[in-house]
Amino acid sequence: MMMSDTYTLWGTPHSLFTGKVRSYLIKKRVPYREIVSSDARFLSEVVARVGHRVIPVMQTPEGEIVQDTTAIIDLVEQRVATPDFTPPGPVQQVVAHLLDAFGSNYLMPLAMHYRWSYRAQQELFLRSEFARAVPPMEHGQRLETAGKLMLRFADFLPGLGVTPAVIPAMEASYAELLAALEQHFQQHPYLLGGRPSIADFGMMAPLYAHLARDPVPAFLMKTTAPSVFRWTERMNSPEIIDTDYPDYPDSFPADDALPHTLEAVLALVFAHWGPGLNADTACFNAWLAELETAAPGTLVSHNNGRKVHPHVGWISYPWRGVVMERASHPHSLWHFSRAQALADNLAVTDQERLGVLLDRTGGREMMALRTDRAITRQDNVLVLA
Ligand SMILES: N[C@@H](CCC(=O)N[C@@H](CS)C(=O)NCC(=O)O)C(=O)O
Repeated sequence: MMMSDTYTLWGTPHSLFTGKVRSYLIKKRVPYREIVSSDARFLSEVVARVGHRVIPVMQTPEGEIVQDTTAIIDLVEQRVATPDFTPPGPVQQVVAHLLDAFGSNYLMPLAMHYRWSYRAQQELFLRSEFARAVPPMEHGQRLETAGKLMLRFADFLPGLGVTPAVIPAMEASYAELLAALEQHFQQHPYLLGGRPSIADFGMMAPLYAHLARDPVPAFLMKTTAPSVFRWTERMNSPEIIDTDYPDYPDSFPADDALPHTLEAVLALVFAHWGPGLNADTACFNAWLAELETAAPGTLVSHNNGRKVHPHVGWISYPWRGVVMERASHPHSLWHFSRAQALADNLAVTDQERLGVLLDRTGGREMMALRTDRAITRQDNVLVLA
């Protein structure tokens, strides 16, 4: 029997997005039970209620079904007041949502690259992980059956833009990110200071299940950015104050300030993500212009299909000395627009302070990108607003 205040998290240990929600629920001290998505109830009941097969899915104690990690966190935040993970400063809030979008979207292909481009070196680990995601059967048979599911995910790489021609640039981008985060976490327990925020949960998506757990990227993270690895451990512990920083106040910085070391991370977000978001925006606008009817509620998906990561066309753009070619990713635009909406609604003096920060970190151009029509989520998929 489930206790009446217990949430159910349907997912798997090796799932990128399950790691984001799990870390949030642990830190929030919300009672939850995780059930692996190979469970018969998930396949027979939950998938039908979501409308397509995806993890994680959360079931509330009242029985509601919620999909999308951001929607799940939004819902629990509305219902459970403490501990409070919303920074008090309006500029801090914009930054927190920007980093959530960056972690949950920009870094996903990179995490998939380190999982699948190095498959041979970590085959037994991956196979054992994926075996849990297939229905229970004898272990050897389960390992074999996992192979089909693994192929499905490995096949995502070309659509995500991961090809031999761009891999060195992707790995260099990640090395720079790890270096900036390492500097930061040597001094601060969380991205915005003494308390976790949506920034940390969004960054946990790629940085935990793939990049801190899979053997090849875990070795890279532990040997080149040990403080980042330690942060992934901290993010899965209910304590807010960590023994590594016993004197660090359990709060966000006063006066809407940001830790100084976060600025290098923000500069990287704008420089490395900007070209891709720009191309995604142009592709979405072109797709929109071609639609015969664009009624609110129209699926944002090139063939009108319900997809976890729909696209609206193929894009190609210069990126860090190479040409990036991939399926467009409107989910990035939707997620990024949450940070933009907060920025647009700032009071004038806060907007000026954000402007100064954007000038220092090179973010003006990216923050000014706009789709010709707002994208929203409805019935667990992206639609035109
Ligand atoms: N935007 C979704 C993404 C969820 C997602 O990509 N889940 C992956 C596993 S970590 C999945 O189920 N993928 C199946 C697919 O792409 O078809 C969220 O934040 O929950």
